Amino acid sequence: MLRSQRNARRQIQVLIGIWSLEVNGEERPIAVPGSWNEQYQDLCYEKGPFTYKTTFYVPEELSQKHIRLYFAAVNTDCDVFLNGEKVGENHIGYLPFEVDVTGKVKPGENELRVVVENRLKVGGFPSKVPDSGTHTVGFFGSFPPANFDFFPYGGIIRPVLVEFSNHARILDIWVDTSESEPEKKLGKVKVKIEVSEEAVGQEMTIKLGEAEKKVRTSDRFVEEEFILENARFWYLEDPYLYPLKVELERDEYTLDIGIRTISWDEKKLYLNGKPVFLKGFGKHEEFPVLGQGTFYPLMIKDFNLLKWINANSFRTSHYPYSEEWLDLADRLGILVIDEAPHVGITRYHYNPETQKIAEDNIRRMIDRDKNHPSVIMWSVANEPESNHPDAEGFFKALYETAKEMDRTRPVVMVSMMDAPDKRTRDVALKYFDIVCVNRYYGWYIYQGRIEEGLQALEKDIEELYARHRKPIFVTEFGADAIAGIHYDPPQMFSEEYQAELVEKTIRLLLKKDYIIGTHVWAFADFKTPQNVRRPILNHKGVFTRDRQPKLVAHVLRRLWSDGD
Ligand code: GCB
Repeated sequence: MLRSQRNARRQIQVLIGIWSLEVNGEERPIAVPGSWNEQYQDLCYEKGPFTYKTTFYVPEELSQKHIRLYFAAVNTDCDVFLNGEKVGENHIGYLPFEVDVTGKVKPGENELRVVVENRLKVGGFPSKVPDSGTHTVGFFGSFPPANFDFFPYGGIIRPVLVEFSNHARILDIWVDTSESEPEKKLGKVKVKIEVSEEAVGQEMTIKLGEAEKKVRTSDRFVEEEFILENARFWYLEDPYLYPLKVELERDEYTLDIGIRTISWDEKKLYLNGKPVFLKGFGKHEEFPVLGQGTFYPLMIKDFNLLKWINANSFRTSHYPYSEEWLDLADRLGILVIDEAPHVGITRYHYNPETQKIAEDNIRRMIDRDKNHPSVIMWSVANEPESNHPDAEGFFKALYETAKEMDRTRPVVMVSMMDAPDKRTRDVALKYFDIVCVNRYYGWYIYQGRIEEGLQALEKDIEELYARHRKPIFVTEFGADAIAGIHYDPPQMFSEEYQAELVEKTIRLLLKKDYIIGTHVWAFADFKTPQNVRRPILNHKGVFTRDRQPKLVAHVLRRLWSDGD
């Protein structure tokens, strides 16, 4: 599914601004995109259902076009009504969906209503803590009772578009540069295009930079290959993008693509044939006052800080972010680990019905993000209960689903299991291309004892490598530090303790030649469900929630400037 923005032949209305929100029969203004939880104190812990309402105007000449509503993301369950008629529904947050309303739009004013509910469910995505039963993971005693550690914002969190196009139109584009030969500067760009039934038989022009091909579509799918000599590859230092433009008689679409290859072996991850070490963070798409949503100035600020600190990557923990994050990463040369909205999966998910939903979510994420050169791997889940016997089949299926969609990138699952304690033996990690683990030595275990924690970490990592013989990526480690708290000698919760733990952990891991990355948890402090361990926020941020550096930020900036 394509977004609409890159098309000069379609008319687009972007429905952002002030909508109405109906709460208990009364209407109040609400900003879209944005979550209700931060806009109104009395709705902070409310789950809905609430009704979002707006109107849009359609000129007579557009009302006969192909028309779709594109929702970049709604959290979480929603029903969509156009002029009183139900036209669509969606049940997963953080991913786009479209509603075809061709023939249902009137010339003049149209009313759009979206009824949204953000109720967490046991075995849902994201998942509530089970009320009873035995389970080994979970964020217990929290409010809302979430099985994960970030605030579950509800509402229309990303923009909504109304798109008017001709019926003969481009539906999707796939770009594959994986067979390129970077050492010879030889770019091999395979392009596959899907068009609507009405466009079959039309002439199509495909332009890649200066090169151009003309074909007549005889089918809904067209495949072409461009061979570019002396190609300019997409490197972190030079993230060059080629415009790929597809033109039909009365439709067109432009994508900025990067030519690059990704590969991996037993020990390393390679970008364009050269080893790449991932320096960066897990983060959240969350900001003070605004909550969760697509806030462009704050995206720019975060990229600016990633560059300032000399990071080269981040993980979209624990759900796919707005697509603009990936546009910026493509443009600025930052690598992204794109994560499905599957956090804290428990045994309550291990059934065929939930598995099907999870597979579908993964397809939808890859479908949206497949053409971004910055996306270096797909993560199918974060910290599932993957020592449970039923996890094996479930995650094997998720791995295969991702691979069917994309063989060119590694597919991973982020595990907190598989530590030396045998009870945590991970039954699913073996299926994945790279071993991704979250480790909190010196924090949750070996509390206040950094040196002993590091010894335990070293043993753990060595055993992991011996067991898996695959590259290891430490996707989380860190410590809470309350900004402004200093202590000598370093004490837990002080800026000094966080700085020492993070620096020593990175220096230790750098000595192992099979470690392909260290991501500090987290980029910035963030809001969580209420919990006795969380004074208002999770304070593991290297930056505060309003993006000011803690001591550790300066340490990382120096450490990462040496090319480490
Ligand atoms: C984790 C989770 C992350 C939490 C973090 C913590 O392992 O993946 O979502 O926020 O630990 O701070 O406890």
